[in-house]
Formats: sequence, structure tokens, C-alpha cells
Amino acid sequence: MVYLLLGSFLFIILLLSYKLNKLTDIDNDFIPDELEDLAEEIKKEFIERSEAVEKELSDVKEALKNVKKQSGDVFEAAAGAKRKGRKKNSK
Ligand SMILES: [Ca+2]
Repeated sequence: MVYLLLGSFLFIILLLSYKLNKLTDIDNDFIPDELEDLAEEIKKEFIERSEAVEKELSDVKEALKNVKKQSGDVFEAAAGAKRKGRKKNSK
């Protein structure tokens, strides 16, 4: 019952907003264009952030791979092997 009241209240506000030209709905899909723009912005922001996170994660993965490789050297050093250092670039 409360939800029904709240729902109709919001609907009336929505209709009033259209009436008072506070909101626009150029494409007539009953979704205020301001809301569509906002959703679009949020979506874009979300995608950008996801891509950034993905990139960071791949950096971390790369770093971890390096750590794994290096820690092998640590065990070898502990066993008495000489330090190999970094591979020289053959450029
Ligand atoms: Ca619309």
C-alpha cells in the first residue's frame, strides 16, 4: 500500500515535471532525457573505471610473475649459486 502511494506520488511528480518543462523527453520513451544522460554518464564512467582497474590488474599480474621468477633466484642464491642479475637486452 505504501509502495503504491509512493509510486503514484513519484508518477505525479514525473508528469508535473514534464508539464513544467523541467524534464525533457525528446525521444518519447517516457524516460526523462536528463535521466538517460545521467545513466549514460554513469555507464561511461563505470566502463572507464573498469578498464583502468583491468589495466592495473594486468600490471599486478605481470609484477607477480616477475616476483615468482625472482624468488626462484633467491632459493638458488640460498643454495649457493652466483647472482645472475637481470637479463641483458640484446639490442
Ligand atoms: Ca527519453
